[in-house]
Amino acid sequence: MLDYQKDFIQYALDCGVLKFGEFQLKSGRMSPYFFNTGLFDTGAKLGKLGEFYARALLESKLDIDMLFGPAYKGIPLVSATSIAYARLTGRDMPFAFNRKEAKDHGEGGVIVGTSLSGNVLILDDVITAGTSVRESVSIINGEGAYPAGVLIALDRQEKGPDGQSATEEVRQTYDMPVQSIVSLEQIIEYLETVQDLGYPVDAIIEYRKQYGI
Ligand code: OMP
Repeated sequence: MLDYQKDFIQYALDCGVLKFGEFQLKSGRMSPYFFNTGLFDTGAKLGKLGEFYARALLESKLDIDMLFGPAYKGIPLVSATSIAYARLTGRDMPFAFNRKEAKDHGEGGVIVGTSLSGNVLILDDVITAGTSVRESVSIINGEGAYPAGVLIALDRQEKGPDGQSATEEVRQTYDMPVQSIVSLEQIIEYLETVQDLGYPVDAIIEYRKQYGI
């Protein structure tokens, strides 16, 4: 695990983004932890989140032409990441996001930002069972561009409804890489190093045995 990944986990704990308790997931599963990127909810926090994404993008060595953030949560993600990426690398990365409802006046359409073209990287928050990637892929394909990968904050490393790894399924179905700033495995590794603070590592390991890949 790289230092910036440790810093990200600690920052998520500090901001209350990584929480412990009992949480019902989109999949219906009851999880002893939850990662809510919506709580990076101030300018400074969002700016720092963008820096973590930009760093992960750089580490991924993916060859991409632009960023796409699916509405709604992906909108601040692409905005913050493209700003941080320009600062970090000097490369002015174009970005776009979609509207949930097509606009029938003014500039019209569902895409805001740079027209989708070339290799497009999808930025999202969390992958659990992998259901939300599908829509982004079809939007990007629909505009004649190429979905070249997914970058998320946390890979929960869970099996999808059919028992297959969710990220593996995305990789195979769309033939594109899925990268994350951190994975559950790394969160467990980090929490184990600070276990005296009473984090429920055992419950998370138990959950991982049940639903993990
Ligand atoms: P999938 O679409 O099943 O991969 O679930 C991902 C979505 O679940 C995310 O976009 C969130 O809306 C939500 N989620 C979190 O934000 N954090 C978590 O720790 C877990 C979930 C979840 O419900 O699985």
